[in-house]
Amino acid sequence: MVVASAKPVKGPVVELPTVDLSCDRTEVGKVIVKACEEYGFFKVINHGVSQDIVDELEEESLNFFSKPVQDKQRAGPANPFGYGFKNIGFNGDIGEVEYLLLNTNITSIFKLSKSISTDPSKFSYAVTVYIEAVKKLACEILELVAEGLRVPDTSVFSRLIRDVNSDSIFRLNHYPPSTSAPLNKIGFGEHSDPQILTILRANDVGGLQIYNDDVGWVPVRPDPNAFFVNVGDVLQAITNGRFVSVRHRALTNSAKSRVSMAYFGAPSLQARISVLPEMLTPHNPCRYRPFTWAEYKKACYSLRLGAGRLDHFRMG
Ligand code: GA4
Repeated sequence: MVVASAKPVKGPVVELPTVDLSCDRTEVGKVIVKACEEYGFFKVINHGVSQDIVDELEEESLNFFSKPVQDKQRAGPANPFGYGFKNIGFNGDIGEVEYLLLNTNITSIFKLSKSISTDPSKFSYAVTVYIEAVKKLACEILELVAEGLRVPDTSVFSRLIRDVNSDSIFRLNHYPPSTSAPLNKIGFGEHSDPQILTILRANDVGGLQIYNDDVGWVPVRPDPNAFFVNVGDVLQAITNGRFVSVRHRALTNSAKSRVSMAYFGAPSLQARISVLPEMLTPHNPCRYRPFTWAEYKKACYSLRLGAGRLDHFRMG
């Protein structure tokens, strides 16, 4: 069997931006905007999310992934929500990963919990409390973004994911250790996230890399006490390309299991996404045609994981 391995990382070590949410609000807004423009990625510390909430979900995730495969499959296939093993999406992408894809709706979380856990209330409580906390964090960051961009309506981004019909999703990933060569296999291949904003947290095992045009693949140093935030395609479109939806990937580690949890903040299916008028300048005329999230999502699922999906929505 041929297993995809990652190209070695070249170039200097890059210090990725860190945002301290306890600092002065105006400064924080500016730092976030700069990070979204330069990297489409940053790390957040002093985020206010309680460690207990994170620890509890990590424990539930490890517990789930340690079950026999037949038990995990009780969640049903990840189509659209459930358990996935190696297969990613529906167009033949594969990686060394197993995962649980969840809707962020409480009823649906509880239903899935009943199929996989002997204590469904405990599992669904851990998931819903965590989602609630990271959604709040995502909204706070999006409001700081609006302030940093000097957009008068500071809820212009956050209300898209606060919408009761928001199509946000949640994912628990487990990258098992590599026991054979190559030692750093592709766990989750190169891609950008389609949504608005992603809030990621992982245990203390490395593997995440982001792509930077100047230096190539940049490994992200693990920090289990922080959250990693990345710009999604929709936010790139709304900002008319001022923010970059960063391409990233996850590699397996030769010694340890990597467990990550990702919240993907999305608009409602009906939401109409268009470039913010404030982002238009004579030098940067409108680059993307308006689209609904439903339309964009459909395009995503019809393409391969690594496709440049936003290119299909470019003007002219
Ligand atoms: C990438 C971001 C999220 O993990 C995800 C992924 C989704 C999936 O795993 O089913 C996609 C991928 C992601 C982008 C393109 C399509 C859809 C796999 C794939 C090939 C849950 C999402 O929303 O988009």
